[in-house]
Amino acid sequence: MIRQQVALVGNPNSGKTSTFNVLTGANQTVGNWPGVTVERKSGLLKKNKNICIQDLPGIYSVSSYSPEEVIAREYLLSDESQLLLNIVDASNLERNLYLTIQLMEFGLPMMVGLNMMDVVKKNGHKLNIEKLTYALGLPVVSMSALKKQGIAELVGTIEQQLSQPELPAFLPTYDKRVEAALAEIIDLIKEKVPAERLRFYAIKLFERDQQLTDQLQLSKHTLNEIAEIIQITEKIFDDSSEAIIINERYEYVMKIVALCMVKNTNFEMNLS
Ligand code: GDP
Ligand code: K
Ligand code: MG
Repeated sequence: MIRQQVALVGNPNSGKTSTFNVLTGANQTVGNWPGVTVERKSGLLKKNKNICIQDLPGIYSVSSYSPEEVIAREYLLSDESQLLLNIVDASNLERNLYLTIQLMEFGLPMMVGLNMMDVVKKNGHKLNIEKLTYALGLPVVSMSALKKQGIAELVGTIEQQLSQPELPAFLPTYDKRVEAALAEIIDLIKEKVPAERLRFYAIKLFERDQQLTDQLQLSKHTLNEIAEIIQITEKIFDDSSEAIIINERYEYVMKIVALCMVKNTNFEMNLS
């Protein structure tokens, strides 16, 4: 039997380690990522020893500003894992989904463990999970790693996703002028990158991510064309390409949050 690997990814303090511990129990291996002093932990699923969970460093984004971000994204690009399990802090949805929509671009089957649901309930908030699932186009499992709630469903969904892998139903899209620029970049790099990762690389090139740009070893001519596409878009938006993407991502996330978050204002009104 071939052992399958699941990458556990999320913001710092979203509950990755708690989830990892609940899923793997004592079956853990601790080491370091090559070249850096960032701890590397992996473990076998208690319920199914053919599935290995790899805990990745906590990150807010997949740029290249910290060793943690580079470790996480290099790992996800390495094809070592067959499934991406994104742990989301449901009580901090906006910030966490900002990472989620970036992770969707790695071209890997992906699911969300919507953690801290006990906190959401305690705060008197309501979250429409069906709408969130629909808006993300990903399987979403509601859970609490601390209270060990939703774990059986989490394991069941992991096994199901590994036996019938499915890429995200769709990828986030942005302002049509950004989309036009990305489409042009995709056209220039489509021979160099697997189809399911074209959008990821196009966005990284658009953001002028030096590390990933170097990795692609593009011709001088192509690099010049891409530079021109970026400059034109920056003129249109009167902003840097990186800031354009950040803004577009936040707008996209805010729409999802507005769709699925029901604040319990009636309850507060009753108190006064
Ligand atoms: P990591 O940084 O993503 O590995 O997060 P940790 O697993 O270390 O969790 C961060 C903090 O949140 C710890 O104090 C955990 O006990 C707590 N925590 C994790 N999951 C939950 C949860 O579902 N509900 C609550 N209330 N707290 C949680
Ligand atoms: K922590
Ligand atoms: Mg941790």
